[in-house]
Amino acid sequence: EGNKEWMDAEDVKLVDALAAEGQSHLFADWPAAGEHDDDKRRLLDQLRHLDKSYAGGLVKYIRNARQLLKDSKEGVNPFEGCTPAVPEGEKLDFGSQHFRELERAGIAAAGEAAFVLVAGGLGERLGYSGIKVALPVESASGMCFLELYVKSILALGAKAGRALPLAIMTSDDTHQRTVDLLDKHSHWGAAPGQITLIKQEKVACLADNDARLALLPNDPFQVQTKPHGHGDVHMLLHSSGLADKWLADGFKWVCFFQDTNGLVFRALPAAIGVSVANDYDVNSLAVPRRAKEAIGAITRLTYPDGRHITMNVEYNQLDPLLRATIAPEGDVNDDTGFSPFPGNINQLVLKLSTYCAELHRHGGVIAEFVNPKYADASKEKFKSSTRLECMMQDFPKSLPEGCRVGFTVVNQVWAAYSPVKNSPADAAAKAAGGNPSHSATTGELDMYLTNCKMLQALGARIDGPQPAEFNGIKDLELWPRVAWSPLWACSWDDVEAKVTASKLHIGADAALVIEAPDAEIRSLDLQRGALVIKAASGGSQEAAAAGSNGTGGEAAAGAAGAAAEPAAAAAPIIVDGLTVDNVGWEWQPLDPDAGAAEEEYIRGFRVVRHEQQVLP
Ligand code: UGB
Repeated sequence: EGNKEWMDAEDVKLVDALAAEGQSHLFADWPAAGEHDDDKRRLLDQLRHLDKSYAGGLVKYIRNARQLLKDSKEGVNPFEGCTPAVPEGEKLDFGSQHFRELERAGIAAAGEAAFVLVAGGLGERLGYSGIKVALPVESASGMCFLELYVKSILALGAKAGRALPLAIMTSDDTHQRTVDLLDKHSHWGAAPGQITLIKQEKVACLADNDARLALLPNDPFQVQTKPHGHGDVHMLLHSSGLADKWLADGFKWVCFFQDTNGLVFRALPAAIGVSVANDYDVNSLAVPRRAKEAIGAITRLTYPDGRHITMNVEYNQLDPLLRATIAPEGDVNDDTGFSPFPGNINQLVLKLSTYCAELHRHGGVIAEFVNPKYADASKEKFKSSTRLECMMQDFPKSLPEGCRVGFTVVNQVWAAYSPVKNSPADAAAKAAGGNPSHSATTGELDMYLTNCKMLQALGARIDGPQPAEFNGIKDLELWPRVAWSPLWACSWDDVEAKVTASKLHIGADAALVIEAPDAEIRSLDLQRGALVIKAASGGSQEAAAAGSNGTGGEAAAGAAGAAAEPAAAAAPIIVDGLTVDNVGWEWQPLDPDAGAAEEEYIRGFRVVRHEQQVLP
């Protein structure tokens, strides 16, 4: 009573619109004007915020939700009448001549590419309290994911002589800590304005099948909210004007990737090359996928009207879809030991002109879905409130007929995809079941594996690997701990040009870290121990910073101490005729009873840096 009198015109308009959409319950228990006015203002402000941050506003959200909840209640099958098939795509062997030609073409085309990192998720599943992009990719260099990504983009830009844009989608959970991380490192040298942060907002929760918004149980003046999913990135690239700006600035491709895959830039350039060669509007990077593995499957669907679409089908939908259509046995491995459906790794290369045209058509709101947990079979009540969600990889779902959608599989999973997603307990269980553990342990070990395999393929003598077990994950391979900055090498050609591989030997327990962008290895026998080739400036400070994040412990202090020595003149570092033999660094399994930093705990080891040789 009397409440509308103190509201402004915008409040009244929104309240009336919501009431007309069945949301009167939000205001039904309001006391008369003069009581709890601050609380009422809080609710109105929140509703206005929710209204502005969803394309089409709250009314559109509620209408979409009502329809999706109806479909869910009625058990509407989103793939009704669809016939799945294994799609055609490019399958590449990492490092083959064909791969390297595509990588070369992709690197040339990357000069016209913008990059998008989705980093709004927290590491809850991983058991890490910080933001995931601040985690070290591996402990040898201590480089964090964000640094690796920024430097990879800087390296590609340096080849093109152009600053390539990077947009990072954050959320309330990750935004400030991402800003702080970038600022702490002066954006790792990115140009002002090169990196743009776009923050996703949460969406309103829904209490019932009528899409009535859920108020917090302990606060009747706040609507409950939850994340809308990584699909928000499309709406934000549209509403921020970034996608249009990139197109106007002459960029042709936009590449999306996730927060913790240290290998993304090993495969992405070749995928851009595939997009160029095939003139793809959409190209998904993929890896061989074990049947029932919890990653989406790239699938070609034929609709009853004859329309075809190649897109991601989430793993929990693939098995029932196959059983109901072409394969009564469901999602099973074929005689290659893998499912015939490649695994989506959410690394996408989109043609920017097609992308922008689509954003203008639908505002970037793509293929939402709802997943209510019903109280019982009548599906009348929910166990807890639900909300609409959306996934970045569903973008092709609404593409018009005629668009070219393909995928690029890298046959060697270890060279393309090793994300850090699961807690030690979940990782050990996955590994025991024969699945990739997608853990901090394997995320690190796969970086060494890939680097060693690259050097080996180019002709170097690399000893090992040694068998290892960390955090209960058995049968691991611990390769020599080789790590390099993307500023030193971001392609096969770079590595080949900077290393005389036939004169390189690395012992099984050795560590080699290359930070200096212009370092050259002409002849090196790294028999035992650790060798660090530092950047003349900048890189050293960053190594010290990496040490302070908990992965290096005491030993990092040693590395930092070495870094504090005055840098040599800026002449390129040429390693020629060097033999290294020192006590080196130890990847020591954690004693479960001893305390450990979170970064160590999720890996199951700590690195003890006994001794190293540092150049220059
Ligand atoms: N993310 C956001 O930025 N915002 C959000 O609201 C949520 C996430 P998850 P998910 O690679 O194995 C995906 O949680 O969604 C970011 C694919 O759907 O790690 O369970 C988040 O920060 C699946 O098909 O993954 O599963 C992170 O960078 C398969 O490819 C990214 O989104 C699976 O990844 C992914 O979030 C996989």
